[in-house]
Amino acid sequence: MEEAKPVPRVGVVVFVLKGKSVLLGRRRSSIGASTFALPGGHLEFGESFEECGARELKEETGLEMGKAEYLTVTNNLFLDQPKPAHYVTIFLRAVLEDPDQVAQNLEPNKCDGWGWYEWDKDKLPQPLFWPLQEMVRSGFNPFP
Ligand code: 8DG
Ligand code: MG
Ligand code: MG
Repeated sequence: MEEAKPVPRVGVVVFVLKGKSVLLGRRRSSIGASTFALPGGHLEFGESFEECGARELKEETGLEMGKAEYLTVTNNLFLDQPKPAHYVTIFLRAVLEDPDQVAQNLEPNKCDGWGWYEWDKDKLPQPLFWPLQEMVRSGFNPFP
């Protein structure tokens, strides 16, 4: 049988803000393997962006998302991959429900671990996942 024609998918990712820092994890997934990226994943049928962000954050880190806001959207092509992909990625920012809650690595097959990194182009870990690197390069700031 012929492979289904690929279609764009919707990603929802969250800048979780704490003090001057954001939460990043080193990816193990095929797209962007070993680069630092935000928590997030695929929008499921019937979900709001906030519901998706909160669910992915909880699944990946155990953290409870507090107040969240929409930030921006980007169109990201990953066409040079073994399995080409196209994501429309929604970026939210959020604080934690409990700022003292500790992030756990609940999907160790997809991530090496989570850490807090100061949002400063010279202090962020390298390499960043390229959509995030592009945002840093353009001067994007997720803080209010
Ligand atoms: P799921 O099965 O849990 O729904 O998916 P996932 O395994 O958690 O998906 P993901 O790859 O983490 O996120 C979906 C897509 O969102 C990802 O393949 C590309 C896009 N995306 C960006 N920027 C970022 C980012 O900073 N972090 C994450 N996690 N995904 C991002 O464009
Ligand atoms: Mg996920
Ligand atoms: Mg994910």
